[in-house]
Amino acid sequence: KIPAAAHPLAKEPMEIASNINYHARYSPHFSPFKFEAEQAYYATAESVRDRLIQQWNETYLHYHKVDPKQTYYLSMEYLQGRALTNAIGNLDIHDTYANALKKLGHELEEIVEQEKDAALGNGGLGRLASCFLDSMATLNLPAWGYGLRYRYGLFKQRITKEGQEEFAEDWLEKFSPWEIVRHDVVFPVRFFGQVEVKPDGSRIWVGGEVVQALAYDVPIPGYKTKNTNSLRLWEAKAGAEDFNLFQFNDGQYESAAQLHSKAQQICAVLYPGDATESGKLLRLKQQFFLCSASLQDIIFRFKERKDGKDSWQWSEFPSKVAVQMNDTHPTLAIPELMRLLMDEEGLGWDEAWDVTTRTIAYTNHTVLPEALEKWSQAVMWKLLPRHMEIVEEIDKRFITMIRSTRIDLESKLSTMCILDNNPQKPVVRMANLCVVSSHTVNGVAQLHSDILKAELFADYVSIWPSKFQNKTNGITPRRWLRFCSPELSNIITKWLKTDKWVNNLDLLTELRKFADNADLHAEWASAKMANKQRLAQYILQVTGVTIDPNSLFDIQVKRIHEYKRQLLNILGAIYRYKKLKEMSPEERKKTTPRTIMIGGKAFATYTNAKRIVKLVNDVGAVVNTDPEVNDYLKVVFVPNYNVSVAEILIPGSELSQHISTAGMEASGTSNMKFALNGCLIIGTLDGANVEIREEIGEENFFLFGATADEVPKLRKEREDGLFKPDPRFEEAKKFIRSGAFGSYDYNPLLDSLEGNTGYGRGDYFLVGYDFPSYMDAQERVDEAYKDRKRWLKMSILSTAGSGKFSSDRTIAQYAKEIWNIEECRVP
Ligand code: 26R
Repeated sequence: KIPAAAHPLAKEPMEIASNINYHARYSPHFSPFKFEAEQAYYATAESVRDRLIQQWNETYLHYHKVDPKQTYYLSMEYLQGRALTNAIGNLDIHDTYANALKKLGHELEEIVEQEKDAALGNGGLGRLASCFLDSMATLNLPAWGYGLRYRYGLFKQRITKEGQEEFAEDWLEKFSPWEIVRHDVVFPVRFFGQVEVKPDGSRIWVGGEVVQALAYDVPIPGYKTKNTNSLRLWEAKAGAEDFNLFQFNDGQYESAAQLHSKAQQICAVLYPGDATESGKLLRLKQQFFLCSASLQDIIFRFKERKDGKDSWQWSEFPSKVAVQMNDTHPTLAIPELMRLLMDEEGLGWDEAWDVTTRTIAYTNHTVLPEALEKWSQAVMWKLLPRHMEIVEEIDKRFITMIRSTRIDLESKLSTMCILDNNPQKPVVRMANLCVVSSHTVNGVAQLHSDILKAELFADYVSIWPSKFQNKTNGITPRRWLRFCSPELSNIITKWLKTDKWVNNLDLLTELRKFADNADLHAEWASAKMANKQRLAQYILQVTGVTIDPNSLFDIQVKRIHEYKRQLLNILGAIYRYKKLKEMSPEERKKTTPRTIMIGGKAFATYTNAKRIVKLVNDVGAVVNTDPEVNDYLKVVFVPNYNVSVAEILIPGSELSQHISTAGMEASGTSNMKFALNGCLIIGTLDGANVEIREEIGEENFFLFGATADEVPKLRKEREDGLFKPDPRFEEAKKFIRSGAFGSYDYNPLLDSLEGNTGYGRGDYFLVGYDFPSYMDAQERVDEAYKDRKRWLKMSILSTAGSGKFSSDRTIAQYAKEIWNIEECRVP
């Protein structure tokens, strides 16, 4: 009955329904006459996209006209998750689309489930990039993201008897309605080859292989604003001229298409394994591909906007362009910008260096030594000979500068310089290159930034004290509260008498006034319960385990890593289980029932992380089927943790664990999401926990564990055999070794917690040291949960104190203090 008609900007549900019909019929992706949930999703997404395209084009034209300074965020990772709910919410058209879909026989809430997650990232750093894009658009900032269009994103995790197994996640299986290929935006990217010297002495990079970078744009709508920015993802392509028709006709099919298959490898997967030399080379290729394509595009746009202006100079470039490197992964942007300016645009070294260093800034996201990138000089010379010349020159000039101005640093030079010429394995230290070449270097939480200045980058601080900044991370309140928990959002809006908190999160402090209000308590509790029930439903569906929504929902979800100490969590759970077993039925009834949920992916080759996944699953299998205790304790491994799963888990959480060894988690961002959703935190004084605790009040935070400055001393004591383990810790480990959770050999994992075995690293992460104070904190949690009023008050105060952790605040600080860019609102 509903006609198919193109109404791209329709307001009435009926017109929208007919626009959805139009897409189902005339932009078909399926056989005709079928309009089930899947077809409805694609047609709805395309209908929403029509509006985005309108705003997007207006935004581009407006920026072009005003020509403001613009930021370009370079990141190898984006964890975008699903886009439909976010787009509809940001465009403020939820109700009309829900109505339109009803007319077509569908529920919006079911349709959105059809979308696959775009998981083009690993964890915190990738999700941060996606939150930043949301805030940049919401704040009307001229700012684009650049990344790679991986054919396969982060693997899909399945749990079998063996533990974690990885499968390719085919997010593009059908197609993504959110990307638009720009057939006119193509840049050549060269690899290998050699440097030639021209008669005038200038140098030029020639030969080797050239692949084309083709742009795919994803629209990034701001919340309740017209500004719609771009995430530009590059795909690698070979051209028709690279296809050897002669060889193909001669039956040599593989070699005929060799260049095509080489080009395809570049964007095939996120983070290809780098255990082999060819794996390392491929990762370096990916990084350079992102940097080269993005910088060529940035320079092209700079010139495009100068077009028609009578005269301009390269020295103006840094007043029009800010480039932010998301960790060291896009470091090659430095020598690539130098090369483009010198070899392609004809600038001299000094001028090119001045432009480059005033343009580029670097964010550090980790102090873990194994995550600090070091590329083999040999591989770099082979793949990027001209860039290595430039890096050598940067290093040479840096050393000269130190020797002529800071002779006191001579002894530090061997660790401060960029090239590590150790004859065993000469490498380029990417972080050093970033620090030397960036105008600003920042950490991602106050503690982390302090550690960078005191340790990793201490020697540079004495040369450039004002180069170093802190920008405490943040999260977007749209995805992480407004859209993932409409129940709680509506209550907040009702009590604050405005929904302005959604893009002015500091307004949440007003909730403090009602922290003891019985009516708010009742509403708060019922929203939490609804979210817990939805979560319980989900857990049943994906694991077959029934969990009790009246138990305390205790969640730890993040990448599995020894420093994040999921092992501490599960050892605590094991101890709890053992004590419950030893209790009488009457005693058990007095305990606080808990559901412990742990989720996260282990890197495919990280053996101990995979053992932890297996242990959590094995413990769950025993505990959850033990009729004596399973009314009081469940242990669930949540499979395939990703953005969409987080959107179900976080709103339904009551306690979350952020328990890394102090000094090791740069910031953490899920801690902010949980706190914003009224979830209490048990945690160490690490990363952003410190600031969260400050904001919400120490009485609302379950603190335990050593502090960052105690850690070195404690490690030393441990090494010297001075550590006396708590009997509870010994008991938990012994229980696993006894085979209580099956016959799998957990000894190597448990031995990593000992100070004196061949396997172990002497409990480097101090699980044993922190165990007693962790268990004490857990007892305080159990007590607090028994007092419903007290718990609800703490929960409300967590939300009320989370305003600081909006990525709008973070991005406003980057804009003002690093990028020097301003709002450019589309009228
Ligand atoms: C190059 C390779 C070895 C590599 C290492 C580490 C690739 C990717 C990573 C991911 C790291 C850098 C990461 O995700 N760091 C996280 O960044 C978050 C956002 O700032 C922080 O909240 C979190 O604490 C930090 O671990």
